[in-house]
Amino acid sequence: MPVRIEAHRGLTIQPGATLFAARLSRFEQEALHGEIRAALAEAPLFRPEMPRTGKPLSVRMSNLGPLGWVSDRAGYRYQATHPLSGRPWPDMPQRLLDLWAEVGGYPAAPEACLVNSYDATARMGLHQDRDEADFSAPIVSVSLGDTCRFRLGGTSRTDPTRSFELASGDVLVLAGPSRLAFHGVDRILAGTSTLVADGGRINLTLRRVTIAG
Ligand code: MD6
Ligand code: FE
Repeated sequence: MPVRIEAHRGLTIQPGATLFAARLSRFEQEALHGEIRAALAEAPLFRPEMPRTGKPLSVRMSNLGPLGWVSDRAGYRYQATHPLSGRPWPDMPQRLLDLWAEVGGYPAAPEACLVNSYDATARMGLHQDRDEADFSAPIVSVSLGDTCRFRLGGTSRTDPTRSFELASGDVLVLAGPSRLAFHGVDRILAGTSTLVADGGRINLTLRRVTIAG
């Protein structure tokens, strides 16, 4: 009888939040990182600004797929083109579409892949992802490069939070009762990965933006 290795079911961190630790092998991480680097040559990282104040975020961003998430003085939104080049975002790599199908548990394809790039000092404040029309779809997050300390709470900003590390190759799914959970990145643990040549962390979040028709 051939041995069958079951796809890992993941660790439930809280209802709706599932961590697939080391979901991507080093080989898969390198292949994906190569695809992301090629896409970023077409759609360079840019530094988003906070709505109203225009204060720059510490994270740099870009997007892949039909829609991309952008933030500037005018607000948060999804749009089909890069804010600086005006060109459409690059295609999402097939391996990300496959990963979404494997862990997302949602019948329609993702429409946006937000690329977040962190240097050793970057962080991301506690936030909810709620600029999408369809909260019944999950968000699937892939971490590459340096480990971070990630913080996850409830659907109210004042709910208690827990923190845990996300390492290169880890996949986190926020769905169902955790789809609107507050979360953020407290800090980057510099020097914990050799995947990204100059160090740092890349996070990819796959999203369904519109109601699937
Ligand atoms: C990050 N992640 O890991 C930021 N959002 O750099 C997110 O903001 C995030 O990990 C929605 C769902 C999962 C996430
Ligand atoms: Fe988020």
